[in-house]
Amino acid sequence: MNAPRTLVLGLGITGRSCVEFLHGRCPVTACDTRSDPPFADIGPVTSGEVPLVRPDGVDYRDYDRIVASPGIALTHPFLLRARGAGLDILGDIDLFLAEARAPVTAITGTNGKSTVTSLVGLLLDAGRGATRTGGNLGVPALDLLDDGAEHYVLELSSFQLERLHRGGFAVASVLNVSNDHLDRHASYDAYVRAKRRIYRDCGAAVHDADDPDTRPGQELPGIALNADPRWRLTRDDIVLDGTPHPMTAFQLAGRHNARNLLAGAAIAHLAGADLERSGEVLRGFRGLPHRCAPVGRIGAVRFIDDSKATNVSACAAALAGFGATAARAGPHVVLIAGGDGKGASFEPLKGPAAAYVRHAVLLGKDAERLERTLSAVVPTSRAGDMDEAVVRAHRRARDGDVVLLSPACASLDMFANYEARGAAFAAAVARCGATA
Ligand code: UMA
Ligand code: ADP
Repeated sequence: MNAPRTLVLGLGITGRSCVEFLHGRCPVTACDTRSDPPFADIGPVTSGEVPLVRPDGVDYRDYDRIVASPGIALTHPFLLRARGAGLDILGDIDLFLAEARAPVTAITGTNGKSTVTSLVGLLLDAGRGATRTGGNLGVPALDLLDDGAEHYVLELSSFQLERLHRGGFAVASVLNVSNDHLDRHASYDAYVRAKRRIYRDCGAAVHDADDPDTRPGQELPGIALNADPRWRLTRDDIVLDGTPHPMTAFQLAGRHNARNLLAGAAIAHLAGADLERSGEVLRGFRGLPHRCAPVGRIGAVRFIDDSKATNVSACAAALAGFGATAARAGPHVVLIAGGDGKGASFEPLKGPAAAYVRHAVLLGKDAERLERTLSAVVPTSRAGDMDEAVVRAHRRARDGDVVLLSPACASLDMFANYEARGAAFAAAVARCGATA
C-alpha cells in the first residue's frame, strides 16, 4: 500500500510529535484551527516540507487519513465532514502502538492517572532506565519511542481513547470514573465507554470492584481491586499481594492516595515488577507537584497546592483526604476553588464541604455557580484573582487549619494551565510571608 497521505490536525504538543514522527514516512500536511498554533515554528513546517494549512483550505480528496489531536472533539464539524468524505480518523496512540516494539501498559481514570502512571513507571523500572513513561502525563507517546525501551507506561485520556483503533496493552486499567469532561462527551455513558476502550485485547486488566464503571466489559485475566483479598484496602492497611502494610508506612497522604498506591502496585506487579525489590520506591513515593503538595506554612497554617484537581470528584477526594486524616474533628480546611467547571454539577461537593470546610473562597468563571451550591452549607466569599484569594483564605484560617487550593474546575479561564495556577498560588502564599 502507498504511504497514506496524512493530515495532522492540531499543532500543539501532540501534533508536533505526530508531524516530526511522520515526516519522511508519508506525505504530511499540518492544520490547526488557530491562527497562531503553538508549534508552527518546528523545522518541517518552517522549511515548507510539511505545509501548514487552515481548515477552510482543506480538500478532503487530498488525504487518506487525519491524525486528530486530543483537544479537538470528534464532533468538530471539520472531523464530521472528513468522516463523511471517507477519511480514517485516528490519534497519536495508534501511530505509537504500530511502532512500539516493547510491551505497553496503559492507565486511565477520571482521577489519579498521573500519580499512578508515574508510580508504575518507577516500580517497573526499578532504577534500570529501560522504562519509558508518558502520554497524557506530558511527554507525548511518540516522543517516548526508543529501541532500548523494555516497557512503556502510558497515561491515556478519554480524548485519546475515544479515537484509538488498536488495542493489545500488556496491562490496562481504568482506575475510577466520575463526572468529568461532560462538555466534550455526549453523556456520562459515552465517557465511560471511551475509558473502557483501554481494555480491548489487553493481556491483563486491573479494575476497582468498588467502582463498577471501571469493570472491563468481558471476563479478562487480572486483578479486581478490593474484591480480591490479596489486593485491597482495609481501614488502616494497604494489602499488597496478600501482605498488609500500614498506610502510615507510605509518604502519600489521604485515602484517595492509598487507592492510587494499591492500583499502582497491582498494575506494576502484573506488568512484571518485583514489588519486594521496589518496596523502597513504593514507600518513598511522594507524588507529583500540584497534587495535594505542601507549598509553605504561616505559623500553624499549612498551604496545600492541589491545582490538578480540575474536576469535582478530585476536589471531593482531596477534602475527604485531608478531613479524614486530620488530627482533630470539625471543619479545618479553608478551600480555594473555582475556574471553568466544564458543565459539571457542584452538588457532590456539598457533603465533604459541610464536614471539613471552614470557609470557601471562590474565583473564576464558575465562581457564582459554585457559590450558589456551597453557600447552602459553608460561608463563602469571592476573589478577583489568586493573590486576593490567598489573602482572604489566610485571614479566615485558624491555627492548625489547611488552606487548600483544590479548584474542582479547569484553569483555562484564568491561567495557561493547571501548573500556572499552582505556581500563582505558591507565589501568592510566599508573598504572604510563608516559610517552607
Ligand atoms: N486546539 C484548537 N485547534 C486545534 C488544535 C487544538 O483550538 O487545531 C485547542 C484544543 O481545543 C485545546 C488546546 O488547543 O484547548 C490543546 O489541544 P491539543 O490537542 O493540541 O493538546 P496538546 O497540546 O497536544 O496536549 C495534549 C493533551 N491535551 C489535551 O488533551 C487537551 C495534554 O494533556 C497531554 O499532556 C499532551 O497532549 C501529551 O499527550 C493535558 C490535558 O489537559 C494535560 N489533558 C486532559 C486531562 O488530563 O483532563 C485530557
Ligand atoms: P489525573 O492525571 O487523572 O488528573 P492526578 O494523579 O494528576 O490525576 O491527580 C489529580 C487530582 O485528583 C489530585 O490533585 C487529587 O485532587 C485527585 N485524586 C488523585 N487520586 C485520586 C483518586 N484515586 N480518587 C479521587 N481523586 C483523586
